[in-house]
Amino acid sequence: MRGESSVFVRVLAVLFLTALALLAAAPAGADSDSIPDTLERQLAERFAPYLYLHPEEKFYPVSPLYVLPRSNLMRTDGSADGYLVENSPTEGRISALTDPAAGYYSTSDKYLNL
Ligand SMILES: [Ca+2]
Repeated sequence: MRGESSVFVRVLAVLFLTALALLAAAPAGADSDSIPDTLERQLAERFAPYLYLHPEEKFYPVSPLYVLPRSNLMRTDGSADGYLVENSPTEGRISALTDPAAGYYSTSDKYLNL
C-alpha cells in the first residue's frame, strides 16, 4: 500500500514537471507571456461576463477613459461640496491617488449634463 502511494506521488510529480515544461516551452504569443494567446482568448470568451440592461435603460456603460476628461477631481474639506483639485484628470493622475482616507472623489455631472 505504501509503495502504491509512493508511485502515485512520483507520477504526480512527473505530470507536474511536464506541465511546467510545456508552459515554459509554449509560444510566447503577441503579449510575450508563457500562455498561448489562443488559450487566453478561449478563457476570456468562456468566462466573459454577460451584461443585461433594462430595455428602458438610459445610461449605458462607457469606458472610464471617456468619462475622465469630462470629470472633475474633487477633495473633501469638511464642507458639503469639497473643492476642485483638477479639471479633466488623467488616468495616471487618478491611479496615483491610492489613499482612500485622503478624501478625493470625482464628479462628472457638469460635463455630462446629467
Ligand atoms: Ca499569451
